[in-house]
Amino acid sequence: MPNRFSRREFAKLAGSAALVPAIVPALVSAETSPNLHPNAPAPRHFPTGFLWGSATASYQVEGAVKEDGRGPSIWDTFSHTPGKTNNGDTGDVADDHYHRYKEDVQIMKALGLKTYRFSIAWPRIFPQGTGTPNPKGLDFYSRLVDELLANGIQPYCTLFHWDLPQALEDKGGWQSRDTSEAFANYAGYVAQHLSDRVKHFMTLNEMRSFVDIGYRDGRHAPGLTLSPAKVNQVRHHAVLAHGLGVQAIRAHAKAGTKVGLAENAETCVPVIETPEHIAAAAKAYRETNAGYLTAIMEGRYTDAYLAHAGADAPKFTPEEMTAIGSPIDFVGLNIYAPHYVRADDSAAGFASVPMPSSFPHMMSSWLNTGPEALYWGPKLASQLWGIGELYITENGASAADTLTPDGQIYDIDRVMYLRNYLTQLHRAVSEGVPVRGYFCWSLMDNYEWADGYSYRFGIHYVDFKTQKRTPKLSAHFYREVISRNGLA
Ligand code: PNW
Repeated sequence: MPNRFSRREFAKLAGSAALVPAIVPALVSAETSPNLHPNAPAPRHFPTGFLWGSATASYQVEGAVKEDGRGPSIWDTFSHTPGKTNNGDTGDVADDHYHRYKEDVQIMKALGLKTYRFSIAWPRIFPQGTGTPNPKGLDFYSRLVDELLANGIQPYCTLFHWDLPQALEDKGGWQSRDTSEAFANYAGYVAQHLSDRVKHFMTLNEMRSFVDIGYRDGRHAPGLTLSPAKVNQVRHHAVLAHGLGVQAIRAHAKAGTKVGLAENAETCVPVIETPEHIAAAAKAYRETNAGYLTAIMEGRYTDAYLAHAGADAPKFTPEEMTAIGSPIDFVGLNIYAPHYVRADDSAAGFASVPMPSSFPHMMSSWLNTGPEALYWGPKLASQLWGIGELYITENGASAADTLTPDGQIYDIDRVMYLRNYLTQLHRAVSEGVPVRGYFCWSLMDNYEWADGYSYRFGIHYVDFKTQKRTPKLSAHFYREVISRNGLA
């Protein structure tokens, strides 16, 4: 790219020749590496073939909740219950992606996405959760997959992103072991029919979120505030569903299909990077995820987890723990906020560091911005369990996006967030941590669960009245990252 000004022209413009020699080299390098990471000491390229992606989830984008035989999910019930969501927002229409998926695939193509992570609505496939499948439900995803492949985008498919069929909730939902079995049946069915074209399946999305927020805190569907013993049993049924799901997918999918999950493991980050705090963060990573990712990676609950639960510990059999520990091909981590940890003299060896109230966060109050989460998350997971294939299945931020009179959205806070987080991801990858891809959450603004439509996570702005999609500055930034395969 030619420099816009010669030194002499710049000197004239600046009015002082003496200042120019010091300034110009910085200007030139900024111009040849526009904005991506102006102070980077060296090009920050990712390995060839790194999979740049973006993610969405069925209930958050599809709409068309009563179409083509879809049964109701717990999110239909919950969002239609007065007082449960911001402004009473529901996913009835959302991004109308069910009807606009072809347009949305073109948006992905314009970004240069290599891969797209979407989820399947279980109640479209089995409107009652079990029983007779609904062919029209599967047909939608089959058409979506064809459209992605025709545009050179690899589909990564999540089987459960929280929209549990209401019919199953009516029979106890995740409090019942039958739901784990029903999930496996559903997962096997989908894998059988899509694995000719979908090569990567994720069982459950963020067990920690849907169990803790939905069944303990009551802020997400189904809105329950169960006792600790019951929550522990729900948690056990979630990891069991994952394990039985892995087995069912292996039994029904074409050879070569890869299976994993997308978990928001608590991302423990050493408060400062000294050996003692790093060791504490590794211990904390294993223990704070003991009910979820650790159980899956190790096929057992840690002693500390069971001791802490005491009489409230989940009931389980050795066979179930074997199923939970079924070998998987990859681990997906959804990484947003850091959990800072320090070394401590206690038996556990670590302690959480409380967040100062001045700590910077994005629009969602829980979304503290700690870019090192994208370094320590994959690094600790791969060190603890020797994982050979990792993905960042979600990372992104909510922001107070506003349309300016020129019709643009200058979300410089989201750009800064992404640049800083990706710089830390690059640090991990360049040390050899086997992260193979990154999925930005989210492709477009969508239904942010109980927070409704006013919390925007998209890199495309959606006008929910007209359904018009507009790329934000962050989309332009991300497109540039993808085309350079890096940050400089
Ligand atoms: C994830 N928290 O949810 C989900 O996988 C997405 O569906 C969601 O839209 C995205 O992250 C942004 O929120 C989370 O309170 C919800 O810590 C809440 C939390 C974390 C993740």
